[in-house]
Amino acid sequence: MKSIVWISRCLCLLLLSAVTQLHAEDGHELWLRYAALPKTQAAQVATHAIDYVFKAAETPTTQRARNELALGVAGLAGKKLPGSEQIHDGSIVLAVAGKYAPLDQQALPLQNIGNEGFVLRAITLEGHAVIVVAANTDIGLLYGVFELLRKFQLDNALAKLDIVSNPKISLRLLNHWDNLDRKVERGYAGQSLWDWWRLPQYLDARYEQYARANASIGINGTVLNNVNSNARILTPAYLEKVAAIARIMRPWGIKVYLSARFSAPQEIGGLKTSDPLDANVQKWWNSKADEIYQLIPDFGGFLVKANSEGQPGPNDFGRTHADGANMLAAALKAHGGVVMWRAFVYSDVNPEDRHKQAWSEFKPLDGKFADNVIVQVKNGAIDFQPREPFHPLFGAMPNTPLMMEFQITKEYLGFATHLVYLGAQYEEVLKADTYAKGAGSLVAKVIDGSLEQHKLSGIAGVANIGSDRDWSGSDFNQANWYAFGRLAWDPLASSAQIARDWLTQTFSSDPTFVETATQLMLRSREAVVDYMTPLGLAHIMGTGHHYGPAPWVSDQKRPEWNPVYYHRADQQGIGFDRTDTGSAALSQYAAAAAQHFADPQANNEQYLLWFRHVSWQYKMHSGRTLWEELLQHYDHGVAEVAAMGQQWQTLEPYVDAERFLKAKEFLQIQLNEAQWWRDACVAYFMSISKLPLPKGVQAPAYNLEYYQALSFPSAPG
Ligand code: GCW
Repeated sequence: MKSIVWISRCLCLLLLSAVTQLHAEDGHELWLRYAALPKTQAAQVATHAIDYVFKAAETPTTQRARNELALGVAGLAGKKLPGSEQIHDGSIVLAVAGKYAPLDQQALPLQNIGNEGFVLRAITLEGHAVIVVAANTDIGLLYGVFELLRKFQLDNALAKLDIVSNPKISLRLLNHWDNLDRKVERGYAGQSLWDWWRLPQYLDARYEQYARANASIGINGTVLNNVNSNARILTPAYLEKVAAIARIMRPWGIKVYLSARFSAPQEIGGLKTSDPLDANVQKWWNSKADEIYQLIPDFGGFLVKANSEGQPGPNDFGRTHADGANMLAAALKAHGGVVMWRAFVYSDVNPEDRHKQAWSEFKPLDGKFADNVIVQVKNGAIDFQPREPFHPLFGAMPNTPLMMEFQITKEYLGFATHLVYLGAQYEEVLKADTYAKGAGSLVAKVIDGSLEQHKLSGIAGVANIGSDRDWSGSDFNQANWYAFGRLAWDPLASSAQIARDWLTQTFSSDPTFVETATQLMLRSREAVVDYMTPLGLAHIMGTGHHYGPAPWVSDQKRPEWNPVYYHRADQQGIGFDRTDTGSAALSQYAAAAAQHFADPQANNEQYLLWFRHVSWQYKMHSGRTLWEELLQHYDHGVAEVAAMGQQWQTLEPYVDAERFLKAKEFLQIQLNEAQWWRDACVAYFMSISKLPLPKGVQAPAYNLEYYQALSFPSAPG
């Protein structure tokens, strides 16, 4: 009898531990796991976290800051962190300026850090060695606590802690392409988080978790609905729902914004027109704004996709983008709201190179936008390809604040299952030199406002977040969300360092693990460029769903929706001539930038086929012909994914079983699909160039017709 009881107890325990394991490491905790630190590190944290002394007003935000600190110390160091009135050696002092005289006398550089910054410093205060987290506001304090918890995990020199930090960019936003029926356009992580049907009564616990995760990386705004927007979001019933979400976001320093449909006055307002110069239209938007701010006093503003891919806009009424944006801006102005007006425009009836169209339409409007309008520009001129030169509008509109739009969701990068670290891509764009005002006019300085002294500055990332337990469709996709936030805070930060931070927080601080996995992440970006679109190729993916290779497609109604429009391969050569002998898109860049991109002497072959049409026999710097080099890149891309898989395999001892296995299986999917991309593209370009494969280069697994016949009617997104 006794032994039966014993056996059943063991079974129970086993089951229990299996269950807790299951939920403990399924990626849901993101980078906020606060898993127990190794002994010596935990001991160090324990000596610097004896208790905490709170010197700020009690607000919902400071409450969250204190909870977070306690949660973090408990998890990392296995220690309860009591609050105290008295300062001791090892206290953590949480203070807002003006609330604690002895700290104010320390002359911390608080005047330099604005409303969101913080100072994190190990100092002697009232005779005691303490760490202070000081800020001008409660939200600054919250950001400081998140940074301190990061340092606990990453830093070995807590006694020398000295950080003064404030965000370089003021609007740091996620853009959700989420529809009201919970489908996410280009989303690969389940349904939309926003459960519109049950809102506002039912508030899913994930809203708060989402807000906390975003706050931990400094994101301070979120556009809840798709830019291909539905006017219904602006009706009273939906605004109640939006207000409920806004209430949850607020204590975490996050404002909500909405994508506004330009034709809303007609669709839900019963007006005959949405002409931005019509007085009744202006009146309608004014009162809509008043209504919104009644419900959501800190509402951020509108994001607008207008006259783009079939969306309504001011052009429908013979007006310019500036007319449209300024009308909405006027409605928001008194309330402090902003309009983020997208420059993603191109038209099928315009024969001009798609690369040039946004510049042609927006550059003449420079200086014509109201002061609460910011123009949102995608990182490149086409569309979130694995590699694009920076958008020529950056640096070309000195009198208009421009904000960056990156894509975090991997529409063109293998969806959720491919491991591609986008920090590397973002860094490449942010550190690109526009030469707008001479060398050093980095894209980062355009968008942080410093190049032209703009007050408004912004950056947006198209979210990769959905209802999946792991939020982003894979554990490694979380790194792209994280890197976006960190780079939004500091656009000149190192993406390699950010990868290390993320890995440490998300998986393990073991140096072997962190170094190996960082290398794996860093090589992943170039790998995807190589197995999809090497040497400046772009937009050769499957039509509509954008899954897999389809460089042969030429039957789409709109010319610029056909891959053949982009690669222009024929028997003589390949590439899009954007020099003066072609579309002259290069001339939209400052001369030095253009030279960097397309001068054969500039030794920059990454963009070769983006800007130039060259012969298959063109001599590359390597001495190979272009044809040989292209094949070499495709093969290298596949080999890199294989190597990434092998690297991951060596990391099994450091990672919990569930997350290890998932990444491993996804890397196998990626390897198969990289091979597919390589084989299909090689088979196709061979059929065009009529060139044989050089000795030693493997023939594609199937013939071209096989790849052309594949179809994916149920592809996600
Ligand atoms: O690349 C395209 C996407 C569309 C998207 C559009 C845009 C929201 O395929 O799904 O629409 O870009 O950015 O507006």
